[in-house]
Formats: sequence, structure tokens, C-alpha cells
Amino acid sequence: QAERMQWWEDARFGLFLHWGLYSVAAGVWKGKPIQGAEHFMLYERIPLAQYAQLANGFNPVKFDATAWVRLAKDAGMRYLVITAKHHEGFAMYDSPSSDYNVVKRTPYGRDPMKLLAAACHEQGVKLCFYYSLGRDWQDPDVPTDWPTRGGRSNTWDYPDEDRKVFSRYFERKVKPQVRELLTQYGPVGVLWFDTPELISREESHELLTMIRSLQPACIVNSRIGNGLGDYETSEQTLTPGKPARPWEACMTMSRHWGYFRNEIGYKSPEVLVRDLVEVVSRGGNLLLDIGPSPEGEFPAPAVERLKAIAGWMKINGEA
Ligand code: FUL
Repeated sequence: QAERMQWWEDARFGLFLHWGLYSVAAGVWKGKPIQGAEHFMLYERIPLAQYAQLANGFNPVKFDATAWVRLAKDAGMRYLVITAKHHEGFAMYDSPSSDYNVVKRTPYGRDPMKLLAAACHEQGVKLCFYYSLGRDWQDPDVPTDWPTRGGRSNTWDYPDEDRKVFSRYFERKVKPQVRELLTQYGPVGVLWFDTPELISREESHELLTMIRSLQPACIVNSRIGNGLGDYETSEQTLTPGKPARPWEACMTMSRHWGYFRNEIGYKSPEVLVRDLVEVVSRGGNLLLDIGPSPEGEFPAPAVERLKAIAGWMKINGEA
């Protein structure tokens, strides 16, 4: 067992945050309810030029990184994983390699990850980044995963799947951005990759080697692809996929990963605590998700639940 896994094994509980342009839409597009939440660009086939306009509505003036981290920490969470780039392809941080990013495109004009990194380091909560690897609806060189061609990639802006070359996207966007995430924010606890899809064995290896050389202590989840990574990711289930490895269950607190204006399906604090205990009793970590609003706040029901969990932790958690 690698030494870098020690803090993660001890941590048991982390906060997942989905924050992006889809948070601005929050389930509604042009006044109509949309399908797919953070996947709606794909579900509704929204042209990139139109989708990109959502950036004009991203202005998290109420964002208080210290308060976010405090809420997580009080609930017993020892790490925080936030979407640096989801499938939409928009960088939620200052990305010199792609101007499709929060600093360049939004009225906010600042790098929220800088503030979050400072708050995390200050309060001793590990800062971790989610990065969508094999899905990116902004880049023209991401073909869909075979054999469901046309299923998951951007075929409305870029219809010619045969001309898409994954390695071009990998060189142009993935490698520079992962390097940025590992050099701009101090120590990163986990690089949490999603949807490896078409990444080749060589590319997964290359990426891992790069990560190890930049930050040897950084942990990587299994979605870097091709059987690599330090631990297994289970999604929306309380059981491990492959019990032999360290594992983490990621789960939503409501019915969506990202902010959803008309959310109705929050789990009760009792269910959330039971989920945590169940996962931990099976040797796993729980990564519990919240979708902050485009104004920069956790939804009130999420705050309520974090506080209820904090209350439980006070009585039952270890000091
Ligand atoms: C999935 C994604 O497609 C969801 O949007 C979410 O990010 C979840 C954690 O992983 O694969």
C-alpha cells in the first residue's frame, strides 16, 4: 500500500462539488425544463456558441471559500473534490492553455480555485480536483466511445467523427490542464478523473507518470483508465466494484450532481449518515456531492444536512 494513500484511508469522508456552466442553467434552458442536468448540452444538443453564453450568468458574488470549507470540515469531511472541468469542457479555474475558462469568460473574472485552495490549505482540508478526461464537448477532437458512435461526443458542432483524433485533444488540452492544476494551487490531494473512454493505455500511463513527477503524493482514482490509479470509484452505490482495492463511493445528496433550481429529492440526514456508516463499514470512503449555485452558495437544504451530519459527528465521530 502506497504511503500517499494513508491520509485518504484515514479520511473516510469527503465533499464532492459540481460547479460549472450547467449550474447557471440549473435545469432550465430558454424557459423550458431540460433533460440531463450537467449533461444537458449533450442531451439537448446545444450548440457550443449558445452554451458558452451561460458564462455571462456565472457571477458567484456570494462565494465564500472559507465558509464552504468550514461547513465540510465541521461535517467531518477531510477532503474536497471540485470539478475543475466537467464534460462541458469549461475550465472552472485560470487555465492559460484554454481561454474557455472562468477568468476569461465570466463577469466574475477571478479564479475561484485559488480562493478555495487557500481556504483548504488554511483549514487542513485536502484540495482535490475532478477532471473529465474522455468527454469534452468543447474540443473538436474528442470522438465518442466505440461502438456507440455519436452517443456521447459533440456531434452537432463537430459532426465528422472520423476526423477526430483523441491524441490531439490529449496533447492540446488534457496534459497542459492537468499540469496547470498541479502547479497553480499547491498540494493536490486527489486527481479525480472521470470517463476515461478512448484514452489509450500509453496515454493513461503517460498522464500518471506526469502526475507522479509533478506531485508524487497526489492520489489518482481508477478513472484515469486502463486499470491504473490508486483506488476504485463506485458511483451511486454503497458497495465496492472490486473489493480487493481501496475504494470510494461517490453519491449525490439530492437527485443531481450539479445545482438544480427546482430540486425536490434531497436525502434525509438520517439516510446520509447511514450511507456513510455503511460505506465505511465496508472499508470505503464516501464522497458526498453538492451542487453550489452560480451565485456561489450551497443550497439551503444542503447546508442544513451538512449541519445535521456535523451534529452527529460531534457525538459519534472520532475527535
Ligand atoms: C459521471 C458523470 O457523467 C456525472 O456527471 C458525474 O460527474 C459523476 C460523478 O460521474 O460519470
